[in-house]
Amino acid sequence: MSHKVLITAHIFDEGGPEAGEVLTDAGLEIVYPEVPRPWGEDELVECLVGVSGVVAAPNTFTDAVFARSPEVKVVSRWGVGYDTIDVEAATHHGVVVATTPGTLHDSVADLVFGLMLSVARNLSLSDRQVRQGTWNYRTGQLVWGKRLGIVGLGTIGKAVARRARGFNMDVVACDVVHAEQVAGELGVRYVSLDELLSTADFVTLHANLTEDSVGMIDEAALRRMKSTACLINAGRGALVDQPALVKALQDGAIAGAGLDVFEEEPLPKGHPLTQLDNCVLTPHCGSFSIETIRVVSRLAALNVAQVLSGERCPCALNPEVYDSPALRAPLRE
Ligand code: 8YV
Repeated sequence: MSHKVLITAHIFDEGGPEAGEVLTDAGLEIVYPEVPRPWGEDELVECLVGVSGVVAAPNTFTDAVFARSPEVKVVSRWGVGYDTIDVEAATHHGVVVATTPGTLHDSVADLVFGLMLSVARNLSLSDRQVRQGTWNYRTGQLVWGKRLGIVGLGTIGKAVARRARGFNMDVVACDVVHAEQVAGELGVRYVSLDELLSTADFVTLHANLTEDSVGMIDEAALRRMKSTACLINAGRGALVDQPALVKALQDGAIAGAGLDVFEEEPLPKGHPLTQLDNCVLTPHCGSFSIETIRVVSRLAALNVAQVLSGERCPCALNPEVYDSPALRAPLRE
């Protein structure tokens, strides 16, 4: 009997048939969720009945979900963020958790520049007005030559820094670890978060969402920013205290925001952010370029195929699971 692989990442098939073929060529059967969203724990567990592997959207995989879904052997995140997965619990239950590292930074970095330019020059507001017949000039500001502050100089942060050179930007960054050599090659200078916030014209967030970083851009942080500055967030919504951001945008404490991610997704209809002209909102689509979808889907599928064929998965976040007697998909020696 072939193993079933559940696809909850709705974008998986959009890059063409190749990613699905990685699974079917490995003798796996692709299935799609039949339970309507939104999914709490019970709904997700229901979707996982009879399922051995998952190509996963940011669904919440808790200890209880792993315990109640004993057939699941591998969860492969379509993407790089795994803040919705309890990896320690997965290891305890013998489940391999994998992501698709190094696949989506260019797509997200492109979107960051799109948001930055759009906020700086009021592009989406102008577009709405022109469509409504209003020919209204809005004064914007330059991106060229400005100071860019990158919070989190990981793979995506570095891709943003590379683009910033073409805009003659002065790039500063802060991070918990310093990669001085790479930063030097990219012309990036490490500064404290305080200095970054108080001097940057554009602040872009690329830190992982952890217990330490949740709400890091709070009211005090927003107050430290220049009143002419713009905040860009294509990382995780919960890095920002959203009510505080709404207030900062309403009061003019900062000039604008470009947001691809939110505390609650989808952003509820009529949310205060949707009433503000000085922010640009997109639906968590940073990695949704056709080239990137192809690469991410393929790697996400490969992770599942490897685990279910008894191979070691190089993208496993918890390789220690291979030494555990609880391992649900034994290695083929
Ligand atoms: C994904 C992301 O597109 O990789 C991530 O962590 O946030 C995005 O790039 C998103 O999670 C949809 O699956």
